[in-house]
Amino acid sequence: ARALHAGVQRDPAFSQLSDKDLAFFEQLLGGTSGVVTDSDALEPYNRDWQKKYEGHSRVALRPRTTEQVAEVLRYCSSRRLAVVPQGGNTGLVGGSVPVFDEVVLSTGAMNKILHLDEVSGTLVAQAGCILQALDEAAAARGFMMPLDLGAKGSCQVGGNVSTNAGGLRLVRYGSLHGSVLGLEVALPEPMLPSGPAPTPASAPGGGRVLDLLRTLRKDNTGYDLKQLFIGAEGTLGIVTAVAVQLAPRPASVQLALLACPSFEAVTATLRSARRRLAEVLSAVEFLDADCSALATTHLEGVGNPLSGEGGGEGGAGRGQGDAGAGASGRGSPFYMLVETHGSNAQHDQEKMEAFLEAAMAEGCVADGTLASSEAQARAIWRLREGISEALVRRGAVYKYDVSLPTAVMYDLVTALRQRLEGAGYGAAAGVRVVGYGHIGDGNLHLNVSAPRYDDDLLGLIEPYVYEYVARHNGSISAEHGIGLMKANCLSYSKGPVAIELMRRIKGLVDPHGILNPYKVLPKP
Ligand code: FAD
Ligand code: 2HG
Ligand code: ZN
Repeated sequence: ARALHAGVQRDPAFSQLSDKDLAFFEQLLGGTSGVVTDSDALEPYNRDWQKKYEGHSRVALRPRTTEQVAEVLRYCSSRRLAVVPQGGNTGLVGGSVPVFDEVVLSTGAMNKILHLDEVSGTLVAQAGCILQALDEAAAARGFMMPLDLGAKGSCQVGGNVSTNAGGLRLVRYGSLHGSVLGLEVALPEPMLPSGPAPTPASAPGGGRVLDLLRTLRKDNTGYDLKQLFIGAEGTLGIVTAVAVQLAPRPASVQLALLACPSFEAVTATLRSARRRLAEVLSAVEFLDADCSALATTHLEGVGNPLSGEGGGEGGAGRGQGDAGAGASGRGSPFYMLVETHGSNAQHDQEKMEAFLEAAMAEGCVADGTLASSEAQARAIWRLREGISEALVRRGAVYKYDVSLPTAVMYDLVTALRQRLEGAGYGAAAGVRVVGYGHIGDGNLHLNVSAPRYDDDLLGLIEPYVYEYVARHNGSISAEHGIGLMKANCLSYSKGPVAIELMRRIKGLVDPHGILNPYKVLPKP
C-alpha cells in the first residue's frame, strides 16, 4: 500500500485507544464478534480497495443496531477518540480507511431489510445492506434499486448515500438526492438536552439519533436535513438506515455496444440517443480504445466483440441483432454503451434499431452490436464495469473523476497525454492516459496508469488536472467524493464562502471533529 497522505499530521487532540476503551466496546457489542482487534483480521479495515491508502487502526467495531452506533459515538466523543465510518470500503478517494489510528466503525453487520412497500415502491434498509442484495430483494417484488455501479457486490447502501454515488444509470433514475426519501443518522453530539427526551420514540440514544426515516414522496416541512448527509462522506454523522424510492423493474432491456470514429461522433451519438430513445434511455457510457484494451488484457473472459480483442469463453460475443453493416469497429478510438429500459420489447427494439440505423447513416457509429441475451448484455457491461479493476491489476493508477462540459470533456485526456508524453512519460515508459465514464452525465473518469507510483509523474498531473477543471467551470469530484485525496483541493470547485459554511456546519454537528477527520474539508 502507498499512503498518499504526506503532509497530514495526526491531530494530538485525539486520544489513543486504551484497554479500558476496548473493554467498554466488548461489553457494548457483545464480545469479540463485534470488536475486531486481531492484526490480520484488521488489515482489510485499514486498507482501501485500491491498496493505495493505509491506516493503522487497532480496532474495528461492528455494531448491529442504531442504538449501539449512537452509544459508540457517545463514548468516542467523550473520550475524544476519532472514528472513521466504513461501509463496503470500495470508495476511491481514501475516505473509508483510517489515516492514523482512528476507530473504524463498520456497518457490515447492519444488514437487515426493514420494510418494502409494494404499493409506493419504497424500501427501508439498514445502512450495511449490500447494494446488490437490495437490488435482488427489490427484483423479487418487481422493482429495482435506482442506482447501479460496478462495486454493487461489495458497496453498502449507507456508503452509497454517504458518497452520493452516481453510477451507471443516473442519466435515467437521477441522483440519490432525489431517490433517498429518508435517513436515520447517529450523531456525534446530542442535539437535545440530556434528561428525559420529550418524545422518546424519536429521540433514542439521548437525542443522538436524527430520525428522518420517512418514506414520503413529498414533505416540505422546512429544511431538508437529510440532504446534508447525502454525500457528507461520514464527516457529519453515521447513516444507520436509509429509505429509498425504488423504480419499477423494466420488462424490456436493450443494450447496444457501439464503435465511434471520434469523440465528436460520441457526443453526436449521445444527442441522437437522447432524442430518439427519449423516455426509454437508461444508460449512455463511453470508453476509449485504451480502456477496452486494458479490460480485455487484464480481465479473464472479457472481450470486445467490435474490436476483436479478448473474450475467451463467456466473453461478449456478437449479438444476433448485429447492427454492423459492413463497416468495422476494429481500430475505433471510442466505444459506447447505450441501454434502454422500457415496458414493451418490440417497441423498444424498434426504437433502438431506428436509432442505430440513423447513427450509422450519419457516420457517428462505425459498427455496433445489440446484446441478444442477458448473458451477452452482462458480458458487454463487464467490459465497461471492469475498467477500474483492470487498471488496478496493471499497476499504479492515478484517478480523477471530473465533471466537464460534455462537448470538450475528452480534451483533458488528450492534453494530459501530450503533457506527459512531452516529459518522457509516454507509452514507451509504460504510461497510459485513459478516459471513460458516464458521458450522459458529463462525468469523465480520467485515469493515468503507470508501472509504479512516481512523485515526478504525480507532480505533472496535479495540480494541472484540477486547474484545468476549474478553468472550465467543472467539478473536481463528479461522483466519488473528496475523501482524503482531494481535501486540500476543494477550493478548485468551491468558493471560500461555501467552504466556510461547510466548516461551520461541521463544527455545529461534530464540535470535537471526531468523525472522519482529515477528510473532505481542507486543512484550516
Ligand atoms: P465506503 O467506501 O466504505 O465509504 C465511502 C465513504 O462514505 C467514506 O468516507 C466513509 O467514511 C463513508 N461512509 C460509509 N458508510 C457510511 C455510513 N453508514 N455513514 C456515514 N458515512 C459512511 N462510485 C460512483 O459514484 N459511481 C460508480 O459508478 C462507481 N463505480 C465503482 C466501481 C468500482 C469497481 C469501485 C471499486 C468503486 C466504484 N465507485 C463508484 C466508488 C464506490 O463504490 C462508491 O463510492 C460507493 O458508494 C461506496 O460505498 P461503500 O459502502 O463501499 O463505502
Ligand atoms: C466507474 O464508473 C467508477 O467505473 C470507477 O466510477 C471509476 O475507477 C474509476 O476511475
Ligand atoms: Zn463512475
